[in-house]
Amino acid sequence: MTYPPPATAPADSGDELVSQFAADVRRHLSKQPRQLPSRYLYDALGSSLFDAICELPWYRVTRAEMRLLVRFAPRIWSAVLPLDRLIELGAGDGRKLAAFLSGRPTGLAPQRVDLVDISASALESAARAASAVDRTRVVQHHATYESGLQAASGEAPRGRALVLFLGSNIGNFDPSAADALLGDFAQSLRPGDALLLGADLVKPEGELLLAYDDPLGVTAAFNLNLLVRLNRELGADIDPAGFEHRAVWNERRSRVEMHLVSRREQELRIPGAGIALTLKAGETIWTESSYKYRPEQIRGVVERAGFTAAAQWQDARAGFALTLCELRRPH
Ligand code: AVI
Repeated sequence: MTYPPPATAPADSGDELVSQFAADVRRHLSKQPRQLPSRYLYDALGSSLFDAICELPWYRVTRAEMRLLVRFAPRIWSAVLPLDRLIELGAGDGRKLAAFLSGRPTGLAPQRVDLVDISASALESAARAASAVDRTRVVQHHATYESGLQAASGEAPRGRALVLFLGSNIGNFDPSAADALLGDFAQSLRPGDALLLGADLVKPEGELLLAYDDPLGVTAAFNLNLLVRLNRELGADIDPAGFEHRAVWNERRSRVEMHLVSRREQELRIPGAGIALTLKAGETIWTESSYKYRPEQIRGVVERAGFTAAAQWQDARAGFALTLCELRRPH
């Protein structure tokens, strides 16, 4: 099955966005198995809960990536300088950007930093991190990855761009959607442009399950909050206590799945989406897939999109990889 990509919808609320949410809820909850797109996990509370997840000892993606960025930033900079444009897709809170920027050689900086995010508040934080660089223009794109990158890459002739696509956000795309997304990036970029991709690696099941079903229940709250959002934005009256968070490692597909499991038979009425459905006891709503890669699979996915994997650094402690890629010339 194809799983809808995260972070491809604008984040602001508004009539159009609520009706997109309603249409997606109607469509995905009517599927078997029932689903909800993971991008809707990130309302204001969901985004705060995700920030809290990144601080948990069991969720090591963020810290592993930070360690790699701090350690290898000088090598990455020396491979890509001179750089016209640094573009971050899914800018987040700007901490990784700040770490990466501070590893650059003294006195050298990109002409422009372009930040792309669907969250206006994330853009503001990342812009503050980038504004520490003298004589660099900071441009914000409140947009999806694809349209933001297109705008950031620009029409006019320019020097090399480096795109940062970090945080294992690629993991929330199923394999065909990941191929399509990276193919889209390649279309917006020019030969010689670079991509730095952060991806979480396959690791023992026990570690993965603790990361996605933590003992403090923060990930459970992150998942259950989607029901609270259905209540608030679509007039539903769902009791979150009627559901249980479940994380499953699907080894065959190499993904951790998050589900909301109905504790009893219950009717869900979601007036804003124009649907009512009966869930059986134990029936699940699938809310997220987080694909885990083997290092050679990362090279495969970038190569298929037209990039060459020039270098890869791994954090063996947490099982995470940063891959530096360059867009090839078409034959
Ligand atoms: C944003 N994304 C890469 C996270 C992940 O690991 O798939 C979202 C997340 N879901 C549960 N914990 C974290």
